Amino acid sequence: MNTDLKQVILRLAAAAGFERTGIAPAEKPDHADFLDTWLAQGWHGSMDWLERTPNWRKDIRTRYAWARSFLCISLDYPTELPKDLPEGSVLPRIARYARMADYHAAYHKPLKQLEDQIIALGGPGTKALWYQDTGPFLERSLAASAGLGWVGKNTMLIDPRRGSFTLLALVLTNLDLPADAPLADHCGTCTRCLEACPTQAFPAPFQLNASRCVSYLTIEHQGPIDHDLRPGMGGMLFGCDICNDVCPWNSKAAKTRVKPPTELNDLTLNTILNSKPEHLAKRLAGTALERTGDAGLKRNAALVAGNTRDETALGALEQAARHDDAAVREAVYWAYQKIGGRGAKAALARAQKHETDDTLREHVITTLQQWVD
Ligand code: B12
Ligand code: SF4
Ligand code: SF4
Repeated sequence: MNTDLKQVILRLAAAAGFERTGIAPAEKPDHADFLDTWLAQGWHGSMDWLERTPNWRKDIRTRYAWARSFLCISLDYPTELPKDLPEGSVLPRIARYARMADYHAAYHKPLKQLEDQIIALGGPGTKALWYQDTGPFLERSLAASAGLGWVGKNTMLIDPRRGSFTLLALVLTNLDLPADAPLADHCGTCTRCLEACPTQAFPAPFQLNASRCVSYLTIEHQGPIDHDLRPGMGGMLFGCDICNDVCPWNSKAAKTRVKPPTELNDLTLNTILNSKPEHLAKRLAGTALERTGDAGLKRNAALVAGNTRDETALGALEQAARHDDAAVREAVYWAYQKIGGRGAKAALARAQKHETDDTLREHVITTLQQWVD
């Protein structure tokens, strides 16, 4: 084990802007086998990619036999809303991590630089590979092994000084670096996150049924969203922060120095609903919202309009009612029902004339017949 080398690498990481870095052994982290239970329960919903390489996720040596150590990195992102947000801005309805230019792009360069520096430092035969989010790892469990925090009952990695509004990244290497000591669990008897979840997505502490999670529903899931889960989505357009918001470790956390974002400040529900796909794509380029795509975001926006009974969205909803994707149209019809009133009923009656999907048209006809003013 090379303690000096570890110190040099930690200094390089700090110089690259990664102030919180810890070392974990490239071994199976605690609770890794829980992944099998999670997948067997179908709690990953339609995120099929999580089924592909569970053994790599649990123990990376099954993929890279040379792996010895992980540098685990915890990163800040802005948690405050910018001042003077324009009227109707949808920013508060977007999870904090996604309110700015996509974080993945911002960290590519320094992570690659760190990877190159480790290879140069270790000499011939040294390997290093950086990953953020998309690698086959249980990043939170590894970060906990590296002493960057503990995995809370809400399944988030919680740093006692920074809370859980953080993102993780890692560099895998064949250098044998002394591991840091894991921290104790400080959740204690608290259960705030489990109780606050609006869709009851936690079957038990430390276990998340992602297929019920608003973050999954609004970001990862394509097609219609289960009607039973819609009320729990409330006003959220993209992602969800509730189980982090209620965590006492976040109110205690030191404020981040990362500035509030500006990229999406003037985005409104109506812009999302009535923009042409190519225009919306241009507007969202380089932000995390690109992931959901035009149909996903319009579906979400329609559900927000319905949940918040936003009459001012009726005009834009009517534009979205012409969308090619049936899930968008269905969400718009649902929003009409929730908003209620004559304007919404008239819009639904107009939609009946151009609805091409037989099942949806039947649904519209029944809804109109049962409409209560
Ligand atoms: C798929 C995924 C999701 C899914 C599923 C989340 C989940 N909890 O499984 C969805 C879309 C719902 C999601 C949502 C979010 N995500 Co996400 N997500 C991922 C991803 C890509 C994989 C997670 C995974 O493998 N899940 C499978 C489960 C089984 O693993 P796990 O959650 O890590 O759970 C472990 C522990 O809970 C542990 N455990 C610990 N103690 C105990 C005790 C017992 C008794 C048991 C049984 C288990 C147990 O067992 C598991 C295996 O080790 C990771 C990146 C990565 N590669 O790790 C990001 C990641 C976890 N997400 C992240 C973020 C920021 C979020 C959101 C906050 C975004 C938002 N605001 O909307 C929410 C938070 C929701 C939540 N409470 O988890 C960050 C978390 C950073 C942090 N500080 O923890 C990550 C690490 C991305 C990153 N690189 O920064 N996400
Ligand atoms: S992100 Fe929201 S919906 Fe998902 S588990 Fe946390 S509180 Fe529940
Ligand atoms: S809200 Fe309470 S139980 Fe949940 S993660 Fe935070 S400290 Fe742990």
